[in-house]
Amino acid sequence: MVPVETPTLAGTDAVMAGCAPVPAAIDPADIADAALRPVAEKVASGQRLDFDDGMALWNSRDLFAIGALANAVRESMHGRRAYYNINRHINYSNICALSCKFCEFHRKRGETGAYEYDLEEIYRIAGQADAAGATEVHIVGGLHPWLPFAWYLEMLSGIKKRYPRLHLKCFTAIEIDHFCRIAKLSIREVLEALREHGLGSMPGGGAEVFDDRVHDEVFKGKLRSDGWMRVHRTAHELGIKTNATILYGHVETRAERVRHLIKLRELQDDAPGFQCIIPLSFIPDGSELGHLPGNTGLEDMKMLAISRLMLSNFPHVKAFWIMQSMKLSQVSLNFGVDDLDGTVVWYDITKREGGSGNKHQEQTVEDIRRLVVEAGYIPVERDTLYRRVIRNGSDWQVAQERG
Ligand code: V47
Repeated sequence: MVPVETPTLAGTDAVMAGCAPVPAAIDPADIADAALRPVAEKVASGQRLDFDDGMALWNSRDLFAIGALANAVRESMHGRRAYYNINRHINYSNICALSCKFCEFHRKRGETGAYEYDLEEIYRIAGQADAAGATEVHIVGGLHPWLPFAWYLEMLSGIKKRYPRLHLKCFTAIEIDHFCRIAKLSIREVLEALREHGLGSMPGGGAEVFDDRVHDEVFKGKLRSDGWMRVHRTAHELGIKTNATILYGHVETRAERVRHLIKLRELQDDAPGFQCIIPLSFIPDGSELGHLPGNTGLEDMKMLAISRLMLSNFPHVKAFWIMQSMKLSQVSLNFGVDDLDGTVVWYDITKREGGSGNKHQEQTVEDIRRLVVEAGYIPVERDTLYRRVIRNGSDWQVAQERG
């Protein structure tokens, strides 16, 4: 039995309790776009934004006002802190029973580029991460048609046995649903077994866009939104923290994005446990949707800022720099973002030069900290549960208080 880490998200409770009024960092009367003034009033008085407010934000061209509003909320929650972690992503196999149109990662067994790591390889990578001082490994993969559930349990307990300090953030809701089917177990039973073997928390992938039209057009066959939510709800009920995502910039409309965010907010009200939202900027290269242009920088900034404004009960907004680029992620710290994910090292789901490009995608801690400081923020290393990390080289411990 592996000891379970107790989440101590100090400060989060205040966020969960509702929307704290935001200091009037900007005077609504100063906003040039009149359509945004009622939104600014609501933000300043700590009221929740509704669907129409979300659309008013999307329809506005006043990027700086949107950013300033989002940042007023961000700073009321986190001050000038900007979080990052030392982590390593492990994508154990790209063999997948599904063929989502947005995804360049998936392969069928025997197809060029298909791969699967064996357990020894996974332990070797986790060992490298541990030796480099990582606090977390983030493990996700395709829906492998033949691997039994016992393999995943052995993977977790094998890593924990060798490297007990590593937090295991593993498996999207889609993988959890797959495990339920192959093991003929309920969601609760699967999550309990995974936790028993070392699961610490769950990432937010696989949410895409909570809309049946978009689902049927782009990821038919994948778990629908109610299924994704059921998995996260159950995790939260069991005390397992999770994250959430939205994959934007393909065939969805802006209204569908706003509805997606509102659904996440409602789930967080009902069954709290989300730590952060990670808006994932769609990268078309190499996918079946490769003809689409992808997002502009302006759209990326708006998506991040609007996520901060709509998700008043989410403690953190993360820019996953692999998707938005490190340059835009740096700027996004002034548009509502308070977290940059981490060092990552290798990432296979989207590649550096698109399509079959480079999987080695690493940020050094020095670079992350330099970019944060240059943007006017204070870099804070966190662990997966947003506890401040005190570090001495590859040695680290979690601070008692929050960073
Ligand atoms: O589930 C797939 C998305 C997700 C593409 O929880 C794509 O801390 C853009 O969820 N363009 C995996 N996105 C990544 C993910 C994640 C990343 C970092 C941190 C966390 C966290 C979660 O990537 C998939 C899918 O939604 N994705 N293909 C693409 N072409």
